[in-house]
Amino acid sequence: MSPVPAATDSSSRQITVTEHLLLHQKKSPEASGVFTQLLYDLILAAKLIARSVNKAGLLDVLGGTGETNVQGEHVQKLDEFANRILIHRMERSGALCAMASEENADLISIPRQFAKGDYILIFDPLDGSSNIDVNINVGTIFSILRRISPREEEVTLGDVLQPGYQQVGAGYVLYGPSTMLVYTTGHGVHGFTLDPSVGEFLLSHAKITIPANGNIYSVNEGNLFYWNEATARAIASFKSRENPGKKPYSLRYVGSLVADFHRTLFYGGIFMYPLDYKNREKPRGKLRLLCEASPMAFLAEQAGGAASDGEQRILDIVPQELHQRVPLYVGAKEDVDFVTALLREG
Ligand code: AHM
Ligand code: MG
Repeated sequence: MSPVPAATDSSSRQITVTEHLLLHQKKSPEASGVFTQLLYDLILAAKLIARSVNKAGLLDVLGGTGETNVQGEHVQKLDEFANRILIHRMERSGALCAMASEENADLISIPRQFAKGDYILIFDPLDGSSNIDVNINVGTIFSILRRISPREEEVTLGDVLQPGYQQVGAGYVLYGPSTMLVYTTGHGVHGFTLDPSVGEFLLSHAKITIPANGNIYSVNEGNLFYWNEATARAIASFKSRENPGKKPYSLRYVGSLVADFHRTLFYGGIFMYPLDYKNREKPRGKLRLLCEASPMAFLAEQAGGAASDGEQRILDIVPQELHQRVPLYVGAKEDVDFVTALLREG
């Protein structure tokens, strides 16, 4: 197994995420102060969420609210809190014309009293919510798009239903043993670790690349009964020598996409959430295209990896609806290409 790349040298560790953003602003097509401000506000929201997640056991924020969200799932208190923080902070940023959240059925508009920009922020405020109550890693995932309709017009769903390759930024914040921000604006993937003593994210992992020889597969194998034969065969190959590593892979599965993806980014291998037939008439993946699969796919490709839905590149999928779900195979390119080829054979 490849070791986690060492944190960069002590001088670069002193670079804050804000400085990094400003340094890279010139290189980016999104070279405007507005985009940097957007990310800056997002980071502030993430720090506020991190503060609550870190104190979760002490505050009255554990357990459910007793409500269900638009996906019909039980809403945890911290999910709701993270969603509120993000909406409250980001509607004031002046950079956005709309938002979409995993927790909200419809597009979130920017109230009239606030300045508007050309960007659209899509987020999963607290992913992996079933892990919250047992102190296991959760995360915030985000994707940034630029509106396509003229600025004078109302933002429509069409502005949000863009294929992933049109993202101008994406990333996640992992609330783990330490809080990490990992993001891309299309110029590589960079990781920052929150130093709680100064309250800043400091550059800890510049230019992250997914190792090619990971030997880890990550999937909820309890769903085997609901998979089709091709999927079951493709996944079984990782337990044999019939795979890119030519030896049985280790299984790791947290059940928090951010945590499972983060490990895959550093250790290589593959994370999968396949199509399942729990509903025989409507087989589907579980993960949401816009707020989960697409941002992770952008990060994976920027780190030299790949992401597929089993048939095509995730970033090429043209979304049909806001909360569309897709199967996801993401990680080292040769592992993803291997599974995709087996699934295509059927
Ligand atoms: P959530 O957004 O409601 O938390 O659900 C998404 C999570 C992902 O973090 C994770 O990869 C997946 O659901 C785990 O699902 P399962 O429990 O079916 O294995
Ligand atoms: Mg989620």
